[in-house]
Amino acid sequence: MDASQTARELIAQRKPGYSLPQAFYNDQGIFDLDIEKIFAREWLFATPACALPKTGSYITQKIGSYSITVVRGADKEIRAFHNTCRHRGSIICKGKTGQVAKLVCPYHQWTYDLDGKLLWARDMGPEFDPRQHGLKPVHCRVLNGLVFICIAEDAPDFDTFANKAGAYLAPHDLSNAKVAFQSTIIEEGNWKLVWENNRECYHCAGNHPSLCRTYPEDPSITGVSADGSFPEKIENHFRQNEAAGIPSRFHMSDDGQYRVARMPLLDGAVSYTMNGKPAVSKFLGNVPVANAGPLLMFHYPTTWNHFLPDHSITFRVTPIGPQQTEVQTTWLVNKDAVEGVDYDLETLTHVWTHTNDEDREVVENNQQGINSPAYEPGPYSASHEDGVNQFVNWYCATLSDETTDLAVAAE
Ligand code: 3BY
Ligand code: FES
Ligand code: FE
Repeated sequence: MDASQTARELIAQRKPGYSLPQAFYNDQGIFDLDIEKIFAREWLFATPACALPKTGSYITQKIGSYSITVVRGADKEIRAFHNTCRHRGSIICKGKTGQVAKLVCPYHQWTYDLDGKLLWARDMGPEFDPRQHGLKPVHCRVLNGLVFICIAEDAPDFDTFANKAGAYLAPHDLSNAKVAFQSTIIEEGNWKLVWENNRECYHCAGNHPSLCRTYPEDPSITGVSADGSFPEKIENHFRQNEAAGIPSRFHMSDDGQYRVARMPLLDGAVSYTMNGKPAVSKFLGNVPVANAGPLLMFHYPTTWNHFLPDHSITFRVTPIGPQQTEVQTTWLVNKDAVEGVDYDLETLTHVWTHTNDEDREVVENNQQGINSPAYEPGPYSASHEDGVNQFVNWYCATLSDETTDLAVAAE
């Protein structure tokens, strides 16, 4: 039985409201399917645009076996390409990040412009047509300073998400941001465990002493409100923010792929610091309410984010293997904020550096326990883990749709 058949059968037999069968967390065949059916088809978060500040600034991003280069052109546009040379296929950009004048292949120096055009290839003869050998483009969109890519030939709709999330993001003015710090950690766990952990705060009190100084444990803040209602305090928070002109109300897409909501922090707290005070004195953006709280935005399968009045934090999830996931965190501040004057880097990064490390540990413990033959799917708490259930349902529905299409096409 191939992996897609196995996955479909396991999904059909799965107990709703329970964690997934073991194979979804550690099987190579299902991991390959996740890449092919989900990551190679959906829009993926690549980087904050300000991490590519100059002409020729690039990052490379691995999606399964794919390697992608995202690069800023001379016209300031950001574009994405498959990082594979049109000569004999070598990768072109070797580093994770850098700056180049042109994209030069290290093998025989075929040279591409930053817009992907092949400019120079030595001694290829009179018949050779450089126009047929430009870099293969990858769909790329910049949403209020956040770069998304899609490696599918036909990309799914991006505009609905862009319009909705764009309105929530606008006050954060990410086009005037700079990267204050970036951390890249490897978690020895399946990418879905990273997400399941992110989608609940049931684990917060027991694991996140620094985050809990400002982030409320209240499940309606992290979760998805199955019936669409929120406690009065949160309703008041939405109302207060919307009256000041900043979109705040919880919104989740019909297919469950993304949600945006501006949620309250604990009373008196305005940012993720140990004392709840702003981490940066020169704010990024123009959120007109001091206690507006974080704009929480997730977009499956690659990003969750916290946009605060004083600074913003983006997170990127990259699956490496069935039991290995990269989590890249980027702290963004006003481009004119000066380290040591307007912010202290340790104060800015303290809470989420610790929180990420604590999350890494619980994810790794989770993976190890799941690998035991004694593991069986366990029940999610209806009150604390509706967000986890929502993620897992999105995953199963997305994978089933894609694999069913395939089965039908093959008949
Ligand atoms: O980063 C998040 O969105 C979640 C919410 C609660 C804590 N954290 C892991
Ligand atoms: Fe790139 Fe030959 S493989 S120049
Ligand atoms: Fe956590």
